[in-house]
Amino acid sequence: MDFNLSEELAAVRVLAREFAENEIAPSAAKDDREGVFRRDLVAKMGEVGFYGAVIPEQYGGTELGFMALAIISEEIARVHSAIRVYLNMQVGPALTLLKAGSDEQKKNWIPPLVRGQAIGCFAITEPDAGSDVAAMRSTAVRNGGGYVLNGTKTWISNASVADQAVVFAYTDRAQKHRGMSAFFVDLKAPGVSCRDLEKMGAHSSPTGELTFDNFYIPRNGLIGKEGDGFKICMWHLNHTRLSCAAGAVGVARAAREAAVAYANQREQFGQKIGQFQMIQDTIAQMIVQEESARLLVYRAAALADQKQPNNLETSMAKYAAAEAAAFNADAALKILGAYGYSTEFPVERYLRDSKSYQIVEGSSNIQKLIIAQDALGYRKANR
Ligand code: GRA
Repeated sequence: MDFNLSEELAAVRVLAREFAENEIAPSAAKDDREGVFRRDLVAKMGEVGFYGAVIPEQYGGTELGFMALAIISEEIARVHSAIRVYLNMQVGPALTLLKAGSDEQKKNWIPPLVRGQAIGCFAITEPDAGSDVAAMRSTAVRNGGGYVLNGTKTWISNASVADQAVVFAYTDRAQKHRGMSAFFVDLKAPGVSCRDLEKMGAHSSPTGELTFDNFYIPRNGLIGKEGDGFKICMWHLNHTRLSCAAGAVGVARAAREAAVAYANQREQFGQKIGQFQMIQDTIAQMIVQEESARLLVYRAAALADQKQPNNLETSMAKYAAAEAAAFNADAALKILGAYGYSTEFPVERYLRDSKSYQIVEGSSNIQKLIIAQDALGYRKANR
């Protein structure tokens, strides 16, 4: 066991950190305040190869691996968490096509996502199907050579800006989990409308509701076979959860860095506030939260790179990292006091953004359910 990063991964960290500090940090506060979607950054992150980290060279990737993607996700989220979401919106659909798509689907659709030329998204959640994916109501009914899709997908990142989407719907509802199918669709085609949704944080990552009304999907839009959808969805979520967990570590780190810097500079009662044991107690907890979450993320990523099952480890990483981000952001805000609460400083943004990690890509409670039910023998997380 070696806890040091390889030379290659250390170089990835430097590249991602410099990118984040030069390209994202200067306008992060303004982008968040104004809710700007940084389309230019989607393309630039494609140009530097971030989305390609887990994609083979033949489809435009570098195949550096999941550890590289975790490192990139952490560095981006440390500077502006909302921009980290762009990674998953490109990589998630590309990975799903890679796992379950035909050669033609891979050849046609993966490279534009990896280059950041086509903007991606994925549509699982519905108004009455959040944690309970199988409760979705969307249907895709065979029609002529293709399918007709009807249904509403909500809380979809990139809904208003995406060109393409991976969408899950029932082709045979009577079969329950085994009747769900996955599709790759063109969101510029007729029959789909979008409504923007407002939220507490992650303002530079647009979120919306997509309504499909007799939306036609050509035959070649089906990913894998009819009925494969639920398993494809779980596979997809297992991989996007990992980069999401790494993003949460980035927010936990940003909050810890802000708290330590402030404690070393702010003086009250004739001394630096870092000299008070109550502040030291909080900082120690923040560091342990961050470090333990990062180790769990690295373990899940290492297993993915070794092509070993890692659903259980990914759920542990996602749960620990989401809680670390929320704990550290809350603790940093208390240490900075009024400066933490002020919108002139980034800590209140870290707190708003941190809360999303306890909800997206499977809530903290869903991760705990997966972890505990595995321990109790009710169902295996790794299969
Ligand atoms: O027996 P079978 O052949 O029917 O198969 C069952 C099971 O073996 C069937 O599915 C199979 N299965 C899996 N197969 C492969 C289950 N899990 C897996 C897997 N990981 N791999 C049914 O299984 P089940 O356990 O009975 O299913 P369930 O109880 O209906 O649901 C399970 C569970 C609760 C874990 C699932 O619904 C779930 O993960 N829910 C959370 C939903 C979620 O994560 N949503 C996130 C939406 S996307 C998002 O947030 C975007 C954010 C963007 C960003 O910030 O990055």
